[in-house]
Amino acid sequence: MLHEKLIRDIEQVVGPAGLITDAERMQSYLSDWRNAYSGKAAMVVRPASTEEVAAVVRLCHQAAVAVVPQGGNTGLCGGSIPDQSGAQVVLSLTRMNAIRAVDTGNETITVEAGVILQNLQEAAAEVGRLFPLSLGAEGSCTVGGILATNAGGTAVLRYGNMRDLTLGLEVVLPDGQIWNGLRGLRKDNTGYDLKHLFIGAEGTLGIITAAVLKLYPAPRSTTTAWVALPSTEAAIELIALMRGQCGDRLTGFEMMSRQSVEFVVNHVAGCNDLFAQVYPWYVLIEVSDTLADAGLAQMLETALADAFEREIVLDAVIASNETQVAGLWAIREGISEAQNHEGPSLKHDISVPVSSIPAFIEAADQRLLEVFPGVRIVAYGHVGDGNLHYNISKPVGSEDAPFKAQAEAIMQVIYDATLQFSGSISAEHGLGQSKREAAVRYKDPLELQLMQAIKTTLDPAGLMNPGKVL
Ligand code: FAD
Ligand code: 2HG
Ligand code: ZN
Repeated sequence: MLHEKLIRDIEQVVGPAGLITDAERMQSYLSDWRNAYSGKAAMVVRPASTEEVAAVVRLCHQAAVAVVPQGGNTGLCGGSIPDQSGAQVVLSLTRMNAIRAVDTGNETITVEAGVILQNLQEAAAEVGRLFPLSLGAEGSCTVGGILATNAGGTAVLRYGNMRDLTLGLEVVLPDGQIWNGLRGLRKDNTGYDLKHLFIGAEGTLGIITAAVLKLYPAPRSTTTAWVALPSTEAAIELIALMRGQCGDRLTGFEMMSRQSVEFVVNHVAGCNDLFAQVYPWYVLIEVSDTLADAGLAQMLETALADAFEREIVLDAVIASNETQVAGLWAIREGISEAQNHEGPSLKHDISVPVSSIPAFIEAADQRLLEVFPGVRIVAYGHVGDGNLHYNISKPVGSEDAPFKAQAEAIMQVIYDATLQFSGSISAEHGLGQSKREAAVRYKDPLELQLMQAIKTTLDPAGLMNPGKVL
């Protein structure tokens, strides 16, 4: 009954184009990219403006109905998926996809939450600028989603994560008020910086409807290399060497284990091994410059020659054209998809200090293989940020069910090792529903208490994405 009235009221606001109640049409909003999480909803609402979002949230607030914000639904920890009650409202921002303004003098772009990351990158390129955030899901993930998860990706090393790239936000609060914080200011010391509450909050404090984001000069030259290494220690030495020789031109430094690359070669069409020999670790290195003739290839070759001499590099190839560059990135970005072909992937997007990466991997590998012999460790990631995707696949030839039943115990071994090295259990993907309980075990109780106090202040009725984060 309640939902029938709410549906009618919401339809008045968004019109028939903005409302889905048909079970079949709702399906794609109710499970995630990997089919790892699924839920039910009373309806999916797709508002087309900030005012419509505010009116819908106000109606839900009055009816005490929970709202689950959703963007491209590419998140990896179930944050955008409703619970099983069928009582929650999924609020999809995908119709709010306008580029509101580009200010090249201020080096900013103002975009709505539903803009797809790739479209944002293209809009920046049209005015000769770069929007630097880049990740495998960029063809589907949205500004709202990457802000709500404070996404990272492969260019954080040089440009930072979403938090670093954001100057202002527009947010619909849990009671339906609109906070207009769309300021394009690089300096503003007038008290608490409220935008940072909503960035990384995974939709638990309000709905992000628009943002002012930073633009950078577009690089005019880029050089990309694929490098084989003997060990993870070598990767840490190599990144220090690269930083020393290339400075800020070092844009990407992605490390991958042999297991990660092997999954891609086996499962992703068009991806092949680049060397005749098999090596334990690989790194994809990218350097870029705003000058067209910055001599990057020479710079990279000199640095790699130095690394060969020090025996921290075993083999290397520098891409000589766009197709080869795309081929190298396809191997790196193909790991997520390739791992899906090997059964369930248990994902752990941990971070530790960069210098502790080798010791973390050694400790975690050893403990894990002792307790769970045969599991396949798929370790890769943004090593310059200290962020590893320490993912696990089941032993060859084993069944999914017993492996899934061990997920909790496997996670504990990995997170215990993370804690030992003063790391974080989530560097990129957030807590969502998958790491909510783990956070209670691994996060400082005082920090959790402060987070709960903020949640209660902004959302006293607990209607914003309940069951996620806290
Ligand atoms: P969704 O999945 O729809 O939502 C994610 C969370 O944000 C949910 O909690 C949701 O409730 C909330 N949310 C969505 N929109 C809003 C809004 N407007 N207001 C408030 N809350 C909102 N992440 C990285 O950081 N680095 C990577 O390199 C990376 N690579 C990836 C590669 C692949 C192949 C895939 C599938 C994912 C990858 N991700 C990566 C995960 C990443 O979290 C998401 O791709 C992206 O940040 C989520 O955007 P989305 O629009 O799909 O959000
Ligand atoms: C990446 O860096 C993403 O490729 C996804 O963050 C990682 O699928 C994963 O575990
Ligand atoms: Zn990542």
